[in-house]
Amino acid sequence: MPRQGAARTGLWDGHNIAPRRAKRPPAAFQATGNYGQSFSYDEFTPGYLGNTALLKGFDTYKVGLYVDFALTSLTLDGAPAPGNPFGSAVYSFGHRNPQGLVFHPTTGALYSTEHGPSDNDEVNRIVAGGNYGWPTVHGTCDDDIGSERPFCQANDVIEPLATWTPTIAPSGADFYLADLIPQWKGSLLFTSLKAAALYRLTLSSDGQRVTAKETLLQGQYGRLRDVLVAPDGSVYLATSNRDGRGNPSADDDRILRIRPKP
Ligand SMILES: [Ca+2]
Ligand SMILES: [Ca+2]
Repeated sequence: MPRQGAARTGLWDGHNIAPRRAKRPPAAFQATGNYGQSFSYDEFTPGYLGNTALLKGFDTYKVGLYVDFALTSLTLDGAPAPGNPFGSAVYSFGHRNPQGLVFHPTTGALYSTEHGPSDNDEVNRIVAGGNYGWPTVHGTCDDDIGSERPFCQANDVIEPLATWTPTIAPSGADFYLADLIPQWKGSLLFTSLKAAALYRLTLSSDGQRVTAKETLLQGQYGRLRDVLVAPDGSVYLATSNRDGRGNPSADDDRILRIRPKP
């Protein structure tokens, strides 16, 4: 059970979370720089990947890792996952800079948050073998940065579910399927660095459209790196104010817990 792994890490100890670096993963799963820190494990595996601050559990063996505009899917020993669409490590391509990856806990659909260049940050629903447009297409196929439509039609480009211009620098993501905060149930939550907020997206029943957006906590805690929904339905956030781009307060960086007032 993934939750048992979470308990072993001590991450569910309320506000009493000691800052510490988790055990490093095998070399095959380490990443450097500002690209490719998003990971999805089949259990709560302690991991260290630069930007990724919180640990998530998913019902799959797949691991997402950004390499040369592609999301890769690997087994935990680093080999291409069985069933990959091209027989290689590549799972999908045309991504600029995915930062958050999350599998929907019941449907298994994979979603990403991605940084655009100076425009068109994206949330995508990832399909095996899909072309997500970069570098020819920014955001949707709307010709906003030049000619995009002919390329989209010729290459079956998959458009994002939502875009943000000016950019917000989206980061970690998680699904909220718990009962503790009923009005959030079914939402896709993700954090943002530049916009310093928690975003909540309501999705259509098939998970393929965004039907509502809500911006929460904007500017209250600075840059937010990651979000994690705990088994009890409370939500944890990781700040990122000491990464050289923030304005840290004395008690940064922090793990914040969101739950209804008793
Ligand atoms: Ca795209
Ligand atoms: Ca566009």
